[in-house]
Amino acid sequence: MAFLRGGVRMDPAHIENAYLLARDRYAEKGIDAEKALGRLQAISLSLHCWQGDDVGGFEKQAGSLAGSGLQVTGAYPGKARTIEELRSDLEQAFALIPGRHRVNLHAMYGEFGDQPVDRNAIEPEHFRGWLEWAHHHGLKIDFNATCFAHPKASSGYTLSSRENGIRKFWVDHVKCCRRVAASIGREQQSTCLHNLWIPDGSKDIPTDRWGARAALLKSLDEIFEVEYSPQQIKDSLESKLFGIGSESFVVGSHEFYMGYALTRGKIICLDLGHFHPTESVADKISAILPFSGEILLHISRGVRWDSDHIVLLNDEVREVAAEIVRSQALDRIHIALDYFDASVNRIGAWVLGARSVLKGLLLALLEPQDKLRELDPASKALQRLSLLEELKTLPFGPVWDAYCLRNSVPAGEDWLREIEAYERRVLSRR
Ligand code: RNT
Ligand code: ZN
Repeated sequence: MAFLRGGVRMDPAHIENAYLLARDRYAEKGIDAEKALGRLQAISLSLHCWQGDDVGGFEKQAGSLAGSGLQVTGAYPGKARTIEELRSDLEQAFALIPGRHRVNLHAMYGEFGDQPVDRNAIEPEHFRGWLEWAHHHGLKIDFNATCFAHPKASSGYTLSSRENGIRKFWVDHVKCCRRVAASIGREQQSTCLHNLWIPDGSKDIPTDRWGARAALLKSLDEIFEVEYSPQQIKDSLESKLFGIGSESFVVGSHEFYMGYALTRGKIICLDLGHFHPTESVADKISAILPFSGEILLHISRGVRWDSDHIVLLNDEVREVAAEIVRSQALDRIHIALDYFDASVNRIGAWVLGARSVLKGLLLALLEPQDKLRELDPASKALQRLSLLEELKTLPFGPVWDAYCLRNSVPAGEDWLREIEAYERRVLSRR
């Protein structure tokens, strides 16, 4: 099949020829492009279902994001209104992303039937349909508790609430979610990663930080009293710097969860949008890995107050990908996407972000590791910087296009034509 590129039909043979030339250029630098493609093929991203419907979910009693610290802006038409629509949109997205990936669900996306099912009553059966769908498409599932968009989260505190009834409710919710995740992991024969993020914090100066953190600690210990096999579920904890409405205090800060995860054998989740703008998440990888078996990354893009813009191939993504590869940690780092943009075609947002992350990883895999290490001593700084600059102008595009071609997905920008066609055919009728 030939793909449409900027109005010109580009022959696959053209892509292959360009690739062969590019492969030679990389080989001159001691880089094996073929090997890099093989390694990229083994990487699975976890694609966040919530980009498809603006973090709405499918509960009968729809909650609002107000007070959750999250805000989705935009009103682009065609958003998924049902689970069927969301699945069909995800299928369209996966068809345009090269490789085999995972889908990341939130508890609010269960199939709850006609009766309202509260968060402390969520069962594995509510996710049976998702499992069957995922199995059918060769996808694996990851999972998240939903500790927001609910009346019992409106005080701004959930697991760290000093009202015991509220706190207990959320402990029960997360326990339910871990049970669901463990059952998913068992059924799909691939560990289901369960990530926990809570919105807890305060808009203005709090006076009891200690009490809130003591309550969160107690809740987490209660939650993790139930042990599951790591073949079924692994747990991660996600910190944040601030949220909308929690500008002055976030209970689950980076230090808090670092301490908790390292003393309890849990995984730290680093969201690229959850740190000070000049802080490097890439730098944290080699600082955490010596103490922790694994890390979860939420690849996102912070822009001013928002931590969740569509991911692009920017310096941060490139540096994170390079650090993963340079630390030889591809098998210890879980890569998930996390952003929500309602101002553009939502499926296109998924595809653009996922392809950008994969490009970042491919660029990282196309680095000459031995050579770079040789140039690490301070005395070689000029040579090191010069090589890093040289790598930037090697013909990366043809290698990426070849990867797409081999995975039977559109190369270059051609995926956009598919998104536009799907919008005309499906989204415009919603
Ligand atoms: C929020 C966190 C969290 C959420 C999702 C919906 O700041 O990044 O990961 O985006 O759980
Ligand atoms: Zn996140």
